Amino acid sequence: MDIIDLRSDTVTQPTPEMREAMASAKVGDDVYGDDPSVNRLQDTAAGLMGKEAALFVPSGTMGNLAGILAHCQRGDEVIIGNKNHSFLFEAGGISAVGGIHSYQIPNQADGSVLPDDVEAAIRPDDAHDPISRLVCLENSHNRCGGTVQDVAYTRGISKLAHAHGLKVHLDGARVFNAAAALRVEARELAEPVDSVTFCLSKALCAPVGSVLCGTAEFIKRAHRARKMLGGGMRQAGVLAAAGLVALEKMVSRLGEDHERARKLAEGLRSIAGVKLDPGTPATNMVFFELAPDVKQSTADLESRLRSAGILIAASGSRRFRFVTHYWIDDRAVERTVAAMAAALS
Ligand code: TLP
Repeated sequence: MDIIDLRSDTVTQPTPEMREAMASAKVGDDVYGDDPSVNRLQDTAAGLMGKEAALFVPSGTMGNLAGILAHCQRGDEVIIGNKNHSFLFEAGGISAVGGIHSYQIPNQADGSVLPDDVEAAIRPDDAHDPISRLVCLENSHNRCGGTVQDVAYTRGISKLAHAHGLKVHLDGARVFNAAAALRVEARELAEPVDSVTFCLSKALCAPVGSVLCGTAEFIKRAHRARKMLGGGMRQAGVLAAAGLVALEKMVSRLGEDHERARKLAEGLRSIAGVKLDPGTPATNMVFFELAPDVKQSTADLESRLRSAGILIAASGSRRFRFVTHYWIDDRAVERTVAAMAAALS
């Protein structure tokens, strides 16, 4: 039985083409800047994001942390949505490692933050206050449902931040999904911000790696931060080679994952006891809750689906996130809907 894994798009295995590219990758010691595959990946990534330079990092978490460390000094403050991944799920790295304070403002249902909330969070020039240095955005927004924010919004928040002398960092772990959903180029979503991290190892199927992009001078500082965090890799070209296939071959097909997420949501909608989030899916994530009268617990549902060869993960009490990706085909969507109907009957 083929396993269907809907827990995340991070579970994606590299494609056969990626494995071939990895086996034949030209490599060098990247700490000396000698790895041709890493250099090509960084140049390609910078071009795609419309930025001067880029840095290959092992994970999205390190990309965000190295980026925020490159923007901020100890004691500086970052204005961030209270549902952003960097605030909720990155082990508090910005404060634990960077000594950086966070000012949390509410994310709206679509993952955006209100300009008024950003403005109100900016500190006066007063010795009692930390220095407001950075605004952090996330697009697509994971915890808010894989939701997307458009170019005009990104421009508006960035303009506001810049007017007050703050920089903007975008956690664009899935920025290509956001761009596909909005039918724009990713660089249009990255253009207004000062730095962006995106992940190769999520919907794009590469086994490892993310890329941080920004000005050459910013990337020089982030390079030092990456070294400090232990992220200086050596013959990382074997990974970068898969990342290059990800950028060249996988970006243009993301709409298929969104379409399958739509089909999955349609199927789930017809099952009594499934309460889909309004508007879900915006991209490749379907969010829903179990209705109060459903007797099965989240653990029951996880275990019943596991017996049918389907891996799912709760995302809160009685709440689930099902993520579609390259390895989820139409048949997998049908099997999941059937297994859910049986488990909840
Ligand atoms: N998200 C993972 C888990 O951590 C929840 C997932 O399964 O979705 N930014 C965003 C928006 C993310 O969703 C993630 C990973 C990261 C950053 C961190 O990336 P990694 O896992 O590469 O450190």
